[in-house]
Amino acid sequence: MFADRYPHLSKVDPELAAMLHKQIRMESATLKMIPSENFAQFAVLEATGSILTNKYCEGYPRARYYEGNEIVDEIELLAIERAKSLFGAEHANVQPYSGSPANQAAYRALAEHGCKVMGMPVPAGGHLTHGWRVNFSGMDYVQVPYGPDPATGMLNYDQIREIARRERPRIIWVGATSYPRILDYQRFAEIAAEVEAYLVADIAHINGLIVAGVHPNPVPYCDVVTSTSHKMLRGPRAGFILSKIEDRYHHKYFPENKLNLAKRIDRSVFPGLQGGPHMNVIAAMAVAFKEAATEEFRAYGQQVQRNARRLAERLLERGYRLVSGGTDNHLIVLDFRDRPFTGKDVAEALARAGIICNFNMVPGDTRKPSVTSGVRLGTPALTSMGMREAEMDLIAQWIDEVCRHLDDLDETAGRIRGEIADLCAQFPIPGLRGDR
Ligand code: DSN
Repeated sequence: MFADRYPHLSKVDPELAAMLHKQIRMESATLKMIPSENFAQFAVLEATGSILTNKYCEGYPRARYYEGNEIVDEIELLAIERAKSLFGAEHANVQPYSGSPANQAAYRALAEHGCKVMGMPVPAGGHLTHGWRVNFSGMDYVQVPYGPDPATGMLNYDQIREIARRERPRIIWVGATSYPRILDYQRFAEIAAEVEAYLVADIAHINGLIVAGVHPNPVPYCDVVTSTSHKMLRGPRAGFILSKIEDRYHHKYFPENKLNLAKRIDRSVFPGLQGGPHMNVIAAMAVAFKEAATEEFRAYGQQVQRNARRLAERLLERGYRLVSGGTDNHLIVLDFRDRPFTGKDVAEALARAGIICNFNMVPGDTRKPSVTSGVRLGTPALTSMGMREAEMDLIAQWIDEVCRHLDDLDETAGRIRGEIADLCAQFPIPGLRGDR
């Protein structure tokens, strides 16, 4: 029996409280392996649910359009300073409501509608906002696609350079949602400089690996870096933008504009795209940045990577194909292009067994996005629960068993679901009871 985690809510709205308790029960007995998900820390949840929910303060610290902002100014400045210090950035904007608005603000600061932008299409492992056609970024700008080689699953930097030299995009996006390898920001920076393009890194998925020191920091190489704070950083559901202060191509692309890059970013976020900042969330982000600067968080980030590598090794040993043949980060992508079943078949079967992940396109996929040939699995949330290599060994075995019993799943899925619930009982969800 679970304790009532929301006693007040249970009185006010028992129907909704019951739904939240059901979600807790579900997450307490299954493996959260969607790589973009995690468990926010309790202190982050406290700040998110705090009195700051009620405050309006359009503008920026010391330049607001409302009164009564002495304290929220301090809070926003704290979040800004912590973000800058964590990543070594010259400028930070912590107001974006999430990752997509952060990216939208970056576009508005760097490129007029109709400009060419280089990015990875979603099926190649990019993000919707990197120029994909059904997103504002593909409608308002012209995507010049690049992506991993379908045979190797790896980016080919000579090919990226060739495309950039031919197309001369205004922006080059570097960042991914399902590329399992380290990104070479220095190489991207050389390419961007050669064609006088802005280089923008979207580090939403891997910010924790950067903080942990196991991935390079793109900040020194990029004009702008965008991120969310709710994935590996274990912060609130929000976005932030880091940038240089000055625009190295000001004379070329914005000769009439008096604002430097940092100010253009700020103006793009507010009043360009958003109204009042969510100060409760900004406060929670400040907490997450503080926590991310600790040795404990560095150890966490390193373990996330070790867990993903271990899972990859164990699956490779069992004969599974992985995009790029393995991983350097927090995720793996199983490649079922040569199998009769789809990524969706496997993702649904895994969910029945208690492994929650998502089906995903793989480079060179010939199946439709609604079914795909891939399955994406990540280790950030499991690592937050305290799981390590030994648990990855068990998970690889369960994945294998599910894949071998897709046609007669009932008994296998039922048994594994029970085994996973037993395992999860040893690793309670962090962040629910004042713990980490
Ligand atoms: N939806 C996120 C993901 O799952 O990768 C990206 O924003």
